[in-house]
Amino acid sequence: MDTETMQIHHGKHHAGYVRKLNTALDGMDLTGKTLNNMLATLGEGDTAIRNNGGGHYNHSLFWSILTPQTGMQPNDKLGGAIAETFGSLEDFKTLFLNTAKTRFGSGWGWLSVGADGKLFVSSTPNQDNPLMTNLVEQNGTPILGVDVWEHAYYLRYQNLRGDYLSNFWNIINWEEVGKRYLAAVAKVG
Ligand code: MN3
Repeated sequence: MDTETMQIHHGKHHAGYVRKLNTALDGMDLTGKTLNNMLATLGEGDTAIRNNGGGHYNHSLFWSILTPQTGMQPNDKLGGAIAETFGSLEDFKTLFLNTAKTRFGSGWGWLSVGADGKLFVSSTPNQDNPLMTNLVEQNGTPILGVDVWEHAYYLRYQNLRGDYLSNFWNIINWEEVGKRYLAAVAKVG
């Protein structure tokens, strides 16, 4: 991944979601509300928060699970759960990257923890994510996500989403994903 793409992605695109989210929230009563529970209860018509709240959440997660250190591996707990659910880390990689690669148009690929505490792979369009109970087929807590909007890779990879995804795989911060996994599993009890 290259510096220019990341600077534009973070400084322009992500900042734009935050600015528009603030506009959408202006004047609302936010007592006791978090971004997570707002996203969980969104309906079809809540476009501004869906796009910009989703955009903010998704990009915050995305930056947190990237690392300059290459070749990290999942810890034992997460690695074990991945092997149990998907067969092996290699099988998971194939499914996850292929799910992200074949997302039609703009969107995200996800690894999430469902209400049953089990891992699942999905993809969502635009800035939707698996927290959005009323708007997604499979609902859960995302622990790993990859942005497959063209703005995430176009400068360096042009239309080569697959090359971008292979590069992405090498710079996943598995320590952070592992922490998110444990927190998500603890939450569903
Ligand atoms: Mn993006």
